[in-house]
Amino acid sequence: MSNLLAGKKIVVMGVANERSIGWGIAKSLHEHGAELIFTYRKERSLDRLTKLLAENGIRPLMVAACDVSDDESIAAAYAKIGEEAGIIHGVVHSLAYAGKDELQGEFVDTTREGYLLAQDSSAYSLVAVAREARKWMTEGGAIVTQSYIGAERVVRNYNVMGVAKAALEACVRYLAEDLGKDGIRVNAISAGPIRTLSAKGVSGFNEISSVVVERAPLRRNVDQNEVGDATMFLVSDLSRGITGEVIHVDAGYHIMG
Ligand code: NDP
Ligand code: KAL
Repeated sequence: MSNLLAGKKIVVMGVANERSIGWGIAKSLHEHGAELIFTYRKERSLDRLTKLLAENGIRPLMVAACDVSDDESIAAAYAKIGEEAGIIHGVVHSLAYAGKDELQGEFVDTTREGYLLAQDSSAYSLVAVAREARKWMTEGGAIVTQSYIGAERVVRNYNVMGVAKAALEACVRYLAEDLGKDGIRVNAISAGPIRTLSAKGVSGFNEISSVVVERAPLRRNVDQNEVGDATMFLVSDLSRGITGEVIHVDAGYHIMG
């Protein structure tokens, strides 16, 4: 579609299947000429990703295992990525995790363990990844993560993940300040509800998604491709003046009172 990302090596973290936001992002980056590197955690995700890449005729530069709750795993993945790619220009962090028990009922019942797990996997992981990725981002570049409006407002059932996303958005700002001097921009997308594997099995998704159709200025939900294109913009030089920002890709839902 364009050569905006020609010669740019971008790491995409968090494709579990064809519904993943990470996959919508990967397709958009590919369409604009990027060379892609993927990380996965579960073998099942690797199987799905391998199949998707083949079906779509995308040849990745490499695929590496990476569990973001483990510092050694992140260091090993980025050591391999650096060795293979030499230099990277971007990282897409599209992952989060909280225990199912914490994603229902009252937030006040969140256990210490559940709180730490959500923060560790969903917010601190961006900090740890940025630190490793920075070593290879010697020409500058961009880091983009994925958030949700539950960071700003109370959304029923989102609970501990809302607090983790609030931390994630604050991490974006602090990282933007640190990495700005290396010409590395750090931003987030705040997407509207999209039916993915993560959204499955947690209650409340359908209601939230139909309220968006009723109330959002565009009177519809967004999809993975729209988040993909906005992320592509934040990775590309088109957004060269933007850092520390959270852009809503939510059909305008967040402006409504
Ligand atoms: P998916 O279920 O498709 O993707 C979630 C990904 O997180 C999986 O690839 C999973 O990998 C990965 N993951 C979880 N824990 C770890 C870990 N410790 N180490 C490495 N990978 C891990 O869901 P989405 O595409 O919906 O989620 C992507 C991002 O988008 C998340 O940050 C989510 O909060 C955010 N988001 C989603 C919205 C939605 O409505 N779907 C709305 C707004 C934001 P594996 O399965 O291999 O462990
Ligand atoms: C208010 C909404 C309804 C749903 C409530 C909470 C959703 C939280 C998202 C969080 C990432 C989900 C999980 O961690 C699920 C996990 O406990 C079980 N699932 C898995 O292990 C699967 C197999 C893997 C692939 O998932 C992960 N995450 O690894 C929020 C809705 C309207 C919007 C959403 C879904 C936002 C979001 O952040 O994802």
